[in-house]
Amino acid sequence: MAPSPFIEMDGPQTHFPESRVLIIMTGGTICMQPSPDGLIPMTGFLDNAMAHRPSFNDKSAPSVKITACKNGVKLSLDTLRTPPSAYSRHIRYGILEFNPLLDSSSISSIGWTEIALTIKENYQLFDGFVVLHGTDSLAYTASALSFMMSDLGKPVILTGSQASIFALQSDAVDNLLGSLIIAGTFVIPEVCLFFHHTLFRGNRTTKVSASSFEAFASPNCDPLAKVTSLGVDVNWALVKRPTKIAEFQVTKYLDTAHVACLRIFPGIKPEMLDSVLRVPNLRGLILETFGMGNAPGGVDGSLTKVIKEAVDRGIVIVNVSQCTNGVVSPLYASGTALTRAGVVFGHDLTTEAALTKLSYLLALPNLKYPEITGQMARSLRGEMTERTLPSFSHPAGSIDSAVARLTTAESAFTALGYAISTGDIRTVGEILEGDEFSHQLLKKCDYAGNTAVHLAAVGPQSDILRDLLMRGASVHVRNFANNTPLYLAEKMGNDVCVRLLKEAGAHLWEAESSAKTSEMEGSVSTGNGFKEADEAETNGAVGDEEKSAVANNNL
Ligand code: ASN
Repeated sequence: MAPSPFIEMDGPQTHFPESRVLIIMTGGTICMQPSPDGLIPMTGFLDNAMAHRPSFNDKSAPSVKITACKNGVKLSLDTLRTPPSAYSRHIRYGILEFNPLLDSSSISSIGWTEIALTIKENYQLFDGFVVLHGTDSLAYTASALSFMMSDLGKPVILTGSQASIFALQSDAVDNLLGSLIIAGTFVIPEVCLFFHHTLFRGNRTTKVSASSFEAFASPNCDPLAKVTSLGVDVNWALVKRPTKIAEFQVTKYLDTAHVACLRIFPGIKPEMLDSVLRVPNLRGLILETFGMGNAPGGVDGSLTKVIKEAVDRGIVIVNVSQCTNGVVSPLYASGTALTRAGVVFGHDLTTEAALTKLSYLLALPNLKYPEITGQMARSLRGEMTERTLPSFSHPAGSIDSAVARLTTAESAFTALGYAISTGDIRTVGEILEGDEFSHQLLKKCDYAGNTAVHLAAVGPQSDILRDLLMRGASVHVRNFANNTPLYLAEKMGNDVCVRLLKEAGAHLWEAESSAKTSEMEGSVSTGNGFKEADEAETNGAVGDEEKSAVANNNL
């Protein structure tokens, strides 16, 4: 059998850094065992399902506890850690379990709120989050969380399995291990769904098989990453990055109680649709139509009349396709009639995303009907494909600057670092122009693990830092000395940068807070462990020599 791409096979080693991941266990088949009433979820997943498996427990320091929060209470959480991955990193993790654990067919907005608030409470304590969940409603939960969480800066990965982890043949170990390693290694600041070696944008997914291990697809959006025998291949160009400076926020509540979903079928009677649209206090309807958004009798029929009357009563009706792939658009007369009746065309939204997005928008205070319909028709979290203007780039050598001659991301990063350190904002802008290059450069780091944000945090020009943040650079990556950009900016007394970073959601890492405290008390402390820049595959593993060189190097 080929070795796993994830785990270094030379046995436990202790000199590799650790990332911290919080697992939130909500239930699902992954933790189920047979009972006289059928499969039911079992508690104690860490001890019963993970502790005895070498890929989840390197047995190096089994008694380490870490702090986590639940409902405002600080807990001391039992943890385990993986052996070092192919990215030279251990993932230390602990689990918070729902009480009671659920079959996901019973999840509701109460469960979504609990997951979102648990992540919010623990946001600064962990590098990433894995949510274990049943597969039945997993795509709904992934979509809901994506809307509830705004300005997310860390990975949130949902997974589960088609067979229990206690079964002899199961997809559980692969799905869980893959999620843990990705969440602890790559700063992919999105709500994702990981299944069958594939990382999807959560709000693009749909469950396509009740039994196959390949249970999910994302028909209108390429995967964000694929796990192969060579490692994790992240499609960074697709990963959403922040476009404004803002802190992570959670919307606590979705209005699922006043939204319905109806699938059009040949022969549907207008009265059927009308009775759904007259459910007391209904505020929104997702209409699953044929093909590109067509419904029977759409040209002059009474179905359209029923729809128009509902729209006039203030009900938001969103048109999505019954097809898994493709876009709704008013190409045919029937679709045009729906548009004229006031139906919003949901482009290539999945039903799961449409339903949870509408529930989210309806729950926002003071949002008027036109604002809701306007937001339904455009992408908020990458949930729909937006039409983009064709982009064009300079032919090689057409711009008269050193940048035009740069051929690799490495040399461009060197030039970027120089421009940042000299406060040359114009050159920074030139280098980062063009999506193809900038998403790579913002993930790159120098020999000491410093990203462009680290460099800008201590640089002479705070506007450069602002520019990097607006282009989606992460504030959470730590350099090889385990330092965040915020820590470095504070150390330099760079107040404007400190303020900017905090506005963008930056926070000190646990070890930095204690280092700061002990420094204030007059002693010196160094970090232990770090999270390298997320383009780990190009940075490679960090050797001992290199580590000791950078340990003394805070820039
Ligand atoms: N019924 C299960 C659930 O959604 C199915 C699964 O997890 N595979 O909780």
